[in-house]
Amino acid sequence: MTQLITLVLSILIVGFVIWWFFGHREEEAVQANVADGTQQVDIVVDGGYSPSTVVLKQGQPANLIFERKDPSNCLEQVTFADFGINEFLPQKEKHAISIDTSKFGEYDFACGMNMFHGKVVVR
Ligand SMILES: [Cu+2]
Repeated sequence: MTQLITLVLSILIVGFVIWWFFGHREEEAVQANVADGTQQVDIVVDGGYSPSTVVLKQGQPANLIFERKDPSNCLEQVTFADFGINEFLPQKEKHAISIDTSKFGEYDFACGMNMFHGKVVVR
């Protein structure tokens, strides 16, 4: 009986982990709004990045406005390896990070521990 419970529990846990990492991974790409010639996208940081994929137009200045609602220190830092950006996101505040859109490409960003990911597409 104990073995059966252990088995069922392990299956549930493995299933949950698989769902957590791969399940809710639909791409929701969001196009930037343009105000005064600057592209702007609000990104809510709460158990991940929402939206996690942002589309920017090449050659136009762009700001990503991060708002961290998540209290965990996991998401308190955001890094854009391609741009050498590594910034602290104050909780419950909007924090703008300007993105270099001079080159086409896909640029990943992640939390300080590289657990949560997002992507900026410059096209
Ligand atoms: Cu993390």
